[in-house]
Amino acid sequence: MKKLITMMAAVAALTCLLATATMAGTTLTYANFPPAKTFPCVQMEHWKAEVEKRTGGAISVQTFPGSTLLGGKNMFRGVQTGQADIGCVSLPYYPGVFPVMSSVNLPVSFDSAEVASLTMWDLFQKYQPEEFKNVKVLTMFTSAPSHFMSKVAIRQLSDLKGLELRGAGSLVKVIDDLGGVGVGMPMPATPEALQKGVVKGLVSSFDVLKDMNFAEICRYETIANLPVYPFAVIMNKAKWEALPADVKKTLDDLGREQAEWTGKYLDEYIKKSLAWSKEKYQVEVIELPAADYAAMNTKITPMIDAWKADTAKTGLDAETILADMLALKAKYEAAK
Ligand code: DTR
Repeated sequence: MKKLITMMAAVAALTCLLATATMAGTTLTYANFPPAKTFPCVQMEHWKAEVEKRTGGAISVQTFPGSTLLGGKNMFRGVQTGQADIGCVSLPYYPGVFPVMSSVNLPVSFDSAEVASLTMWDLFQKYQPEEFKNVKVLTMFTSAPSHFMSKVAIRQLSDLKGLELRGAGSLVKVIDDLGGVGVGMPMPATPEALQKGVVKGLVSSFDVLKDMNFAEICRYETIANLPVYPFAVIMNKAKWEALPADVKKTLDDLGREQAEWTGKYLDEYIKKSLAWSKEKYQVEVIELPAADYAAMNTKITPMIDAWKADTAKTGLDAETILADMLALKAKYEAAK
């Protein structure tokens, strides 16, 4: 009898333990490279909250902003090898690796992060590029259009001559083509480069004036309407395969919605960041002469042909990819 009671107690204890384990569910780690305040991390926290709510707690997400788990340049491989379950990848930090999606980084005059993010998502769905075959893509989004933020005023195109500016991906070449000196580096390395004078400014979207406090050091903001930067949120393939079907569906359903949310959030945030920078640091927002904008376009559009030639060499139908991308852009612009 005593033995039976002990056995029953053991079974009860085990059941209890199992129930707790199931209730606690699965925890997924999510790595991000820039500081917590920046928009790639804001979208990460939004995604975490949505996933935890929609899966009723079956999935919890542990976030690691600020390169605490993986940095900008080892993100893709780190997720592929399972150092993190999920990671946010800035595609321009991997030149030549993502030919299809890098079309979104071309100088085609996107004027909103929402339009660019939805364009990117649809383009990905259509082409399912080879280079993402070993991971699961959860969502994609872009930064807003890029502008000059600098320590010295850029009032005309000729002010760029010999000026070292930080960029990444296509933006490094854009800076060079415009007469400046493009210096490629990930966002987290930029504050130190600015401080040390290695670069005199940067080319990115205006959210970083506030979130990276660049308004303090870069008091001149020149409107340039340069390319957006594309991002992909990827998940380790084995971890994805191990998820229950209903969780997979929840995450899949969230992909496009998250792209749209992030784009909208950033488009609104840009206005706040600029207003804050004017108020706190009296930054000057500069428009170039109209003739300079035309000259700028003439100088940077050959880059599109260069992308076509490079992409065609990899065996892809670059012409059609570009046409599809532009058609999606036009569709989402018309819907706005
Ligand atoms: N400038 C691009 C994209 C970007 C825009 N805002 C942020 C904030 C944090 C990291 C990156 C970005 C880039 O440097 O990747």
